[in-house]
Amino acid sequence: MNITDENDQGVVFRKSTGHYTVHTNGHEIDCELSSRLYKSTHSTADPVAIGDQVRLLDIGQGCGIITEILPRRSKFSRPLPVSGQRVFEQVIAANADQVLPVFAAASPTPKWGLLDRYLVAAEAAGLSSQIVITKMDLASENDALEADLDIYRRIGYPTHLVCASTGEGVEELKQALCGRMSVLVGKSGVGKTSLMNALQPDLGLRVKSVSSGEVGKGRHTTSHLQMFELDFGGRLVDTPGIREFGLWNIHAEELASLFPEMTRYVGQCKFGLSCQHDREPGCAIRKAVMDGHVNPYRYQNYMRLREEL
Ligand SMILES: Nc1nc2c(ncn2[C@@H]2O[C@H](COP(=O)(O)OP(=O)(O)OP(=O)(O)O)[C@@H](O)[C@H]2O)c(=O)[nH]1
Ligand SMILES: [Mg+2]
Ligand SMILES: [Zn+2]
Repeated sequence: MNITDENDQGVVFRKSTGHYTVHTNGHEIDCELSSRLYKSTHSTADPVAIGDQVRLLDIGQGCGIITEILPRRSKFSRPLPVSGQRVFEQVIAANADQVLPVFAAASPTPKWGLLDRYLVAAEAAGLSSQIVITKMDLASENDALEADLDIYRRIGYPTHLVCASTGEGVEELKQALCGRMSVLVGKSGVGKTSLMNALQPDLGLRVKSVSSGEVGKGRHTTSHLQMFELDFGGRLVDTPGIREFGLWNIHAEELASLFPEMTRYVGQCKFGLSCQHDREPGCAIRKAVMDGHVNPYRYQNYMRLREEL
């Protein structure tokens, strides 16, 4: 064994079962976990996440061993359902700055309940969100799109309208990504990988063929979480389409404060912080819905999510 430097540090860009691609000192190393780290794996599906800053032993020939995970600035997680077992935490990305929920203008038709899940998870992780609408060449198939997006614009979430086929909106999106680490999330087939290729053509990532007719059916083209270095500055994580996006470690009592437009009413109800904002008299959030300050669909989604927690 030719151990060069015990104190090498790097960043995890890619992983597949048991193997982690770490970028360190300008090159890539294929790493495994030290046995100590491996044994510490009880509460998480995988102790190492994309974006993790790690310490490693370079054992030569492009191989290494991850010995330590350095403290995370942020983590974006979801519960990983494992049948018949307890639920594990899956850290989708560590040290990210922002989440980009991606929806297609049409094909598949957007389901905003899923958007609210992503937004709540990002708020809980302390990350900002930028909503991305792809396939704008199909926007004429969705009459409700602009009105729906206005709900989110009014709350303060930035929205980006893009098209991978025409290049519409791509330059503007680059500015929102520049210098930050961002995570693309969205159902299979919405066009996440196509968008990455439009942002940086030399990535040449594989996307579903238009003729396959499987868009939105849950067949995944991207099978790995992977992070890319953007040549205009910044890092971007592509994720496989996630069919179910549950909320990890969020308490029912804090849910309303993760809806930015509801935050100011939290604590203002007659029953104070114990109000569930359901049927209690003197509920400030229900009054805000009545008065038009909180959108009724967002409130409905709040109630749905609350029942899960
Ligand atoms: N009309 C149109 N089709 C697009 C656009 N962007 C992507 N598509 C098509 O949408 C399909 C899915 O694209 P992908 O980029 O593979 O979608 P994805 O979100 O990465 O899917 P997964 O990897 O399975 O999660 C492909 O057939 C693309 O050609 C677009 O801007 N306009
Ligand atoms: Mg993909
Ligand atoms: Zn209330």
